[in-house]
Amino acid sequence: MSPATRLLVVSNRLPIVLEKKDSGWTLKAGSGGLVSALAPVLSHRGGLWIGWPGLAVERGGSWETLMGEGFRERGYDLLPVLLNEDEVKGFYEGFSNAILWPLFHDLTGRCDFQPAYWYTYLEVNRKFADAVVEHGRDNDFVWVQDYQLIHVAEFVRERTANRRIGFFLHIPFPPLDIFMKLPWRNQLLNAFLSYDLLGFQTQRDRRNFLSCVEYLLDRVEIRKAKDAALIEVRTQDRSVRVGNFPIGIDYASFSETARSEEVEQRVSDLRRRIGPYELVVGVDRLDYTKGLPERLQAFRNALQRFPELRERALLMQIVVPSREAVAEYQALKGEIEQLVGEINGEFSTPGWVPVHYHYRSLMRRDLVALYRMARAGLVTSLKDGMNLVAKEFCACQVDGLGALVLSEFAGAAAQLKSGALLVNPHDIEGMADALKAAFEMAPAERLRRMHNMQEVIRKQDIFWWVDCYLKAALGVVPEDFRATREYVPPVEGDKSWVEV
Ligand code: ADQ
Repeated sequence: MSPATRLLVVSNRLPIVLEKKDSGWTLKAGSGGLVSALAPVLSHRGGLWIGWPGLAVERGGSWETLMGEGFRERGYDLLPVLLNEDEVKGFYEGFSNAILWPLFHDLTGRCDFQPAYWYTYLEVNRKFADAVVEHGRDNDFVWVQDYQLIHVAEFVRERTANRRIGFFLHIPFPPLDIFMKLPWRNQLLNAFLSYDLLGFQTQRDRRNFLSCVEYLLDRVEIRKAKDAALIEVRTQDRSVRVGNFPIGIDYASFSETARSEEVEQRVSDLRRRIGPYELVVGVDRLDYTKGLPERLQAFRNALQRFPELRERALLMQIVVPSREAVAEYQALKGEIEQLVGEINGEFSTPGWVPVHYHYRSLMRRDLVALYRMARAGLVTSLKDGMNLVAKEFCACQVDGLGALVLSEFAGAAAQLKSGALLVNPHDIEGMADALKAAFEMAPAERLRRMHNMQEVIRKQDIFWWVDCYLKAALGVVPEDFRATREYVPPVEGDKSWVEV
């Protein structure tokens, strides 16, 4: 980036948690991986983060003062885009979470294709675009994040021609026959093509996107870009480069925390509390894409078929509350609780309860202690853009003896297949077999697999991801970018424009 380039990040949520309490407003910095990756770049170069504060709030008053004061010292500014309750319903709960989220995870049966959601999605995307135009400068690089904001570039370009704008999709991009079900499929594809650089998590997602473009749009040309790691899509009036950039975690921070005295202490406390059993851990947001009922059924199946795992394995399943107001999420919670009750009812013995289920968010150090102590990690999403839990689990394996059971439909599988036990999350018996294999694996094999995964996650961490994306956006692909391609499985039926 030339020194004058400023980074302008646009995401649905601002990197803060704003809450109204009896005593007034409180504001905390957000703690996700994206915040920790982008904050140093923003602080270093100066920049602006545009997003929704997460609540329907009125402009003015103490919350806005708090926001300005709290962030000035960090070296970058926050710009809130305010949404009213109808907008939150149509744009966020409607089009984003009841159409794009299930559709992009191949779960068409859960889509509610209400036309009204589409119109509100466009209106709100226009609001974000207006904020970009009004608060941006010509030589900014604008980086739009995720599926809630696909139309931002299109609306920015209606008002101003000279902005460099990139987009990153954190969730998967579906195959053609699924994407075609979207009533607004061509509008959405054209909106994607309004960016300068499109980033997907994996080659799978990029390939799906390019197939949709090739099949559904006229007068487009798809070919390898000059920098061979990228593909170029040419329309009549513009050219868009398309790449895959697997998102990472702050490996050093997770690994250091896992080695800290505080976490060691927590591991000892936890060991005393759970007894001599071997811990299997699952950590997920409450979501139907995470395959939670299937995972519990697999654990039950393993206890039924492999009695040697009884009074030996203990599954600690942590579920983070999410989208609680939505009826299908409540139903999912009920289904999980019922399965946990059934398994514990069937198998518990005095002193051993096979499933410990917690429905809450955890402090980082408690999460790290769980990851560190676990003999096996279960990440069995039905589909996932990447899945950061898989990477965090590995980063915290201080003794290197834990085994990762990983869904082949999580984006992380492309990078971690040399170390993980890959499973089909719809195959209950197959997952049970993998759990048994995890328990039977010789220590040398565990160490070898974990080491392979840790090396990839350490090298391709969240800072590497930001770096690769920004260098690609500004025309230079760093040498180590090519490393991502080594880990991507070959796929049948590739088109000539996809490198294999
Ligand atoms: P998510 O669907 O939210 O993200 P994921 O990648 O697993 O999924 O990230 C979840 C995060 O929440 C992890 O960092 C994890 O540590 C944290 N978390 C989970 N349970 C927790 C608990 N009980 N307490 C505290 N923290 C908890 C979307 C896409 C993914 C993609 C990411 C990033 O759906 O596929 O990997 O964006 O691009």
